[in-house]
Amino acid sequence: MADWDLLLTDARVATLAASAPEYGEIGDGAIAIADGSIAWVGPQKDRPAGKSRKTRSLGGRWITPALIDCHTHLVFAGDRSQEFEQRLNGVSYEEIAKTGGGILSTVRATRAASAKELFDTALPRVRALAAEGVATLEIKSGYGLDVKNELKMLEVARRLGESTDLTIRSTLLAAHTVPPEFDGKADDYIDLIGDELLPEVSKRGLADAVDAYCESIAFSAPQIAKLFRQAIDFDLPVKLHADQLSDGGGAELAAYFNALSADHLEYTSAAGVEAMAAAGAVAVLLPGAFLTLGETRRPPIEALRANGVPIAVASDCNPGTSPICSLRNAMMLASRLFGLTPLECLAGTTREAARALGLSHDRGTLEVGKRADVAIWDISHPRELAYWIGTPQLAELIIGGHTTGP
Ligand code: DI6
Ligand code: FE
Repeated sequence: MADWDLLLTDARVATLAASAPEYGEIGDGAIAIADGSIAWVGPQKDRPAGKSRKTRSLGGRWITPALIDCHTHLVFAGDRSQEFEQRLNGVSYEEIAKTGGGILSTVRATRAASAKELFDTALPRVRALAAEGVATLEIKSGYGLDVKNELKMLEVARRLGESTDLTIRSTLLAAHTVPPEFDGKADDYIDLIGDELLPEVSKRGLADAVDAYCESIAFSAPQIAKLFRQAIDFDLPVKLHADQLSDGGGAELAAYFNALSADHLEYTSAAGVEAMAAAGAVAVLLPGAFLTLGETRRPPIEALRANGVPIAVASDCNPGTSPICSLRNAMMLASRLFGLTPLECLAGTTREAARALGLSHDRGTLEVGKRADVAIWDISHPRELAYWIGTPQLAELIIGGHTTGP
């Protein structure tokens, strides 16, 4: 009987293990996979005796944990290129939102689309991410903004997970903005989410977390606090779009509720960073939105580092503020625009992204016992992953121990 299902030899391994320095590099490495998990990883010369059903030499190629995109809105209908042109002509994101455009324009298109249409347009986006090494990704609702259409979005996200080899985590973002039916009655809408939508989502197991948009054009901290209390009663972890366009105390709010992550953070204060550090919340940085909106104020990177806040990087793929369906591009932008090191970018799309999804026990590094989600690359050093734009370098993506298709 074989001990392992697959043995990869002659690999340069970047384990990204938190206990190892830098990339966790193993120069002449091997990795043994059994039952979809990593059974052994280390230098070839130390490999224990064992039989493998299949053995493959990687010819010195680099392997890393498969990538994880921990913040996307990739289920949506329509596009907002017209608003992009308006913004190029000086109209602000907030002004567009206040006149019925912005998120609400995607809500109109998404409500009008069938579940099949949403699935068919989202699938190529999932495939595009997989083609660059992503094996786990998160998808938020938030373009339905009523019970029926939020459920429709979450069902599509679940079906994308069932129809592909990827792990897809879904997040209820019904508190994305106030829907037109509740104009001027944001509190009533928050009540609808808590009283009707959340119980149904929980009963049907349609979401893995609850998110909200804390911003003057969306919801206030007290409104979100009310929703978060209810989410926690349903055993759903929370996360927050925080301090993107102004300091709304979002980081502090997220920390107070032990959020998995607080995302964006351009305007987060020193106190907000300290609160996140104390709560162990991950800072998810979204340079695609920063680029697309022409923002100039960067997230407080130095303070995040100094306080030991884990930093993740995500695509934020959405039609309004981050029309970027590429995690690799987000990595490059995070280093160029925010000054993250290439190592921080790779850790931010593997180990720390897993943590932002509450999955660090199971993936994000190449360590014994973790899921065998492995990316094999045609590169000469992992820093290249935060360097090239639009350059295909993935040789192979292994998910749960199995090679995935093209
Ligand atoms: N993520 C979001 O949810 C909002 N901004 C961001 O970066 C708005 C998305 C949208 O405009 O559709
Ligand atoms: Fe977002």
